[in-house]
Amino acid sequence: MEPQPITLTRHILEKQADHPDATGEFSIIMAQIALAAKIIARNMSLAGLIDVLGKTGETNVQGESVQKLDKKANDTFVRVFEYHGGLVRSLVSEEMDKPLFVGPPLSGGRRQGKYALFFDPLDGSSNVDCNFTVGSIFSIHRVAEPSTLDSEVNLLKTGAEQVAAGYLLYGPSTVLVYSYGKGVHQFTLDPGIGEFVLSAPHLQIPSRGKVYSVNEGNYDKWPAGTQRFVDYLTEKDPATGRPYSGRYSGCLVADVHRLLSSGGVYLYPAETGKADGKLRLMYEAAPLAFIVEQAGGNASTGMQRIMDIRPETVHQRVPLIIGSREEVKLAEDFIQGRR
Ligand code: AHM
Ligand code: MG
Repeated sequence: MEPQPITLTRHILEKQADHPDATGEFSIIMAQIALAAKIIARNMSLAGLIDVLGKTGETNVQGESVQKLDKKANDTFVRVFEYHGGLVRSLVSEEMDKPLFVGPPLSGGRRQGKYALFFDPLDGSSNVDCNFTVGSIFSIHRVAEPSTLDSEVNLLKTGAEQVAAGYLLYGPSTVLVYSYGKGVHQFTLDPGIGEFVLSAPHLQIPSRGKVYSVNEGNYDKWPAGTQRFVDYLTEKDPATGRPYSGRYSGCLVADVHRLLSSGGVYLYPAETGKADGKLRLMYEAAPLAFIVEQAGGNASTGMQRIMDIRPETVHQRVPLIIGSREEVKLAEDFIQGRR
């Protein structure tokens, strides 16, 4: 008899049994994220047929122009969680200036729900118009007991405090990768049954790789240590496996997903006039750091472990170097002047 596919729902429910005090809320949050992902994947598959391509004409809190699909993906996440009142009390998104407090109000200005969901609804959205891969990133924090009042300050948690994190990759197939702190598990959407099915349990990133991933057009704006690191990777030295191959998709999720299987390093470094780089800590760098560390890799600013950074604002940016242990350590050596 063929083995039964392990669906995301079954996987989560089985893991929930390991936590006798679990209330089931976390399991439903994951199910709702999977629902949002299916809706986004479907909209994406119709791009070109329905009016979802191009820009909205608006600029988001990051100062970037908003793609129609950015907005649609953001609205999908919000709708899915607003309708399921009480599951999360706050939503923080790349596409929303302020946190949205969605938990049903209790008396005295308080709200129900103990989790906050941070998300980048459509990562790499400049890829959408040419039908390239994009993703979504999510991070779940336990922020407060129902009795506390909401404020942005309660949301400023370190990556190490995440309860769970993961991403969706909308490529030739739709893939969901997540961790709740006990390994990294990959699910693939089977469109025939509309379910995410376990396709790779306990992913492990190789301790070193042969691929580097960076927007080299920015080379002249990087600090000297970063330039020397990339010079080192591209130098010919067969004894140490160099030069590395360059692969850069313009979608962080896709580049990190590649690293999970083949190893290597992705970087979006600091630049002249942009000391914190481009990527956002709470819904890009920290969730991917959680995943990559759970898979045995590392994530760093070059000076500090990403997971240890205490944010000052929910939209804070951070330089990111992420991937195999050896390459991330090597990058730190160059950036900190040890090499
Ligand atoms: P986004 O979330 O607005 O799409 O920005 C994040 C993206 C990453 O996915 C990608 O690695 C990077 O920005 C690409 O930036 P650049 O075009 O500067 O190389
Ligand atoms: Mg992004």
